[in-house]
Amino acid sequence: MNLNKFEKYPLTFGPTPIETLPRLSAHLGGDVELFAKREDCNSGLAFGGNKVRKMEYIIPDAIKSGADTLVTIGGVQSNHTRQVAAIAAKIGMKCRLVQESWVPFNDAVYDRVGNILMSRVLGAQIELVDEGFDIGIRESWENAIADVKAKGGVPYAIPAGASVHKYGGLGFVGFAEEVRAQEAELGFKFDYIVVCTVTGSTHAGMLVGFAADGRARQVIGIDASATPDQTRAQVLDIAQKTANLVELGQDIVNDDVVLIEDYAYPLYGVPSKETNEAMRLCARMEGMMTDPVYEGKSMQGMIDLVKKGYFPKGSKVLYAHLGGVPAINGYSYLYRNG
Ligand code: 5PA
Repeated sequence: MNLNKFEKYPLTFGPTPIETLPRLSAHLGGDVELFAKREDCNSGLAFGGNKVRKMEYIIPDAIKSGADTLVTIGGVQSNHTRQVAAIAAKIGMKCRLVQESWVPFNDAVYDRVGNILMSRVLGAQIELVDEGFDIGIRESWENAIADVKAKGGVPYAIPAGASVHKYGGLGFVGFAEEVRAQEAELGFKFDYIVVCTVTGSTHAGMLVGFAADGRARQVIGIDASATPDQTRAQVLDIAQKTANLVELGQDIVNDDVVLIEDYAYPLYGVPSKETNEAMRLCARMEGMMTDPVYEGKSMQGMIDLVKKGYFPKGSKVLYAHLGGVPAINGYSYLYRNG
């Protein structure tokens, strides 16, 4: 496998810390040892998160292309668009964001606080579009790219979650290599890695990175899209393309994509009672905040899988905390009493 041949533009602080979650592990019976790798603390760019790691491999291509505007898309409370807005500011480019109505959630401040507030302060040009959730290529995004061109700009197109971009999977191949180096220092290996999956390149990159030492199927994706067939197909496609890019030297097949569908209900972006309980438990046991759209659902999934005995006794489980907490502000009514 060769990741080093790809240019990387530094946007993160460096390797992210791994910490133990001792109180949560004990609370769940103590048979499984839980750890968290804190991608949510990876950068000083507007609170960071998983897109920053992906963008480190995309920005060199954007700069080489001669672009002056990054163009991307997400929901109203997208973490991805906020991270791209911060990166554009940092590298001196403009930023054009299409924000669609992916989440039917009617908190009065939903489109005023959290991620979208920061994207506005970061200087992005934001267009709100009344279209529902879809992880695929959207017309609104293509229109925005065309509009930048029509106005004399040079756009650089970044798809939702930076996922189906040709280099979208590389960042999380790097995550796996980083974990391997940390394991060498810790003196043990993780048996499972839990990751929240929606547009797919986080999971896909990890899967390729961990395939290098036979752990592809130890990457447990927790679907938060509620459109799992589309998400699974996208993970597989990105993983196969990324495996070719880094010359993995082995095939990635459908069974390598472990995606658990049980926790995305009732809808993308809408937390269930159980999601909220998992968020509160993690916050109250470890002081670790998660969000109702993504990490709350993967936390719910991890907790439920521990309770069900999915992980054999003695397993060491690494929860990838991918960020996303700013969105919780959009759900202020839901958490008004904690
Ligand atoms: C997101 C994505 P992938 O999209 O790479 O599968 O990652 C899922 C994910 N956790 C997990 C957090 C905090 C995330 O923000 N967010 C998207 C966004 O627009 O913010 C791409 C959907």
